[in-house]
Amino acid sequence: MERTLIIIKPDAVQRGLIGEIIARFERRGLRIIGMKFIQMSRDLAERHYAIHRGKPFYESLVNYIISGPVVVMALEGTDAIQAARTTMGATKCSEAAAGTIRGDFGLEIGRNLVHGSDSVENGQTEVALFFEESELVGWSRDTDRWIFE
Ligand code: DAT
Ligand code: MG
Repeated sequence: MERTLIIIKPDAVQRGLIGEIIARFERRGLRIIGMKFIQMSRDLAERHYAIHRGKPFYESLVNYIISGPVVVMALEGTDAIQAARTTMGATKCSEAAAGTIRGDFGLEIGRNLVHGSDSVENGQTEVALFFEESELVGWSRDTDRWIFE
């Protein structure tokens, strides 16, 4: 089963959208296996966004993600990576489809509310960067058999 790391970014936290965003992933059927409310350090942010180092938006991206507290979640499910990204919508909010998180709540690429892993490998790496194995909960949900084939 795939794992994805979701971050509810500082703009979404400040705007009171934590519950709204969690609800969308929860209703989608993804199973929460880890969740915490943190203030990211610059060091952690730089490690998380290492792949973007050197790009013109890198500095503002790091400053944005550490500008206030965030919620980090590890989610598990069938095709979790693709499913979560479809629920999030396109990176540039103004181009994101209505019905997606970014399409319903955002306008700007640099205030795009949510992060989600982009590959199976990055899902594993990113979950491991933010969670100790002991912080992840392996559980079977009573509704799993109605959600997973
Ligand atoms: P995503 O968050 O959809 O996976 P990404 O991994 O390509 O997008 O980029 C990470 C973040 O960096 C993205 O959420 C917003 C910011 N970003 C990406 N491309 C940008 C650009 N051209 N200008 C400004 N910010 C950008
Ligand atoms: Mg990305």
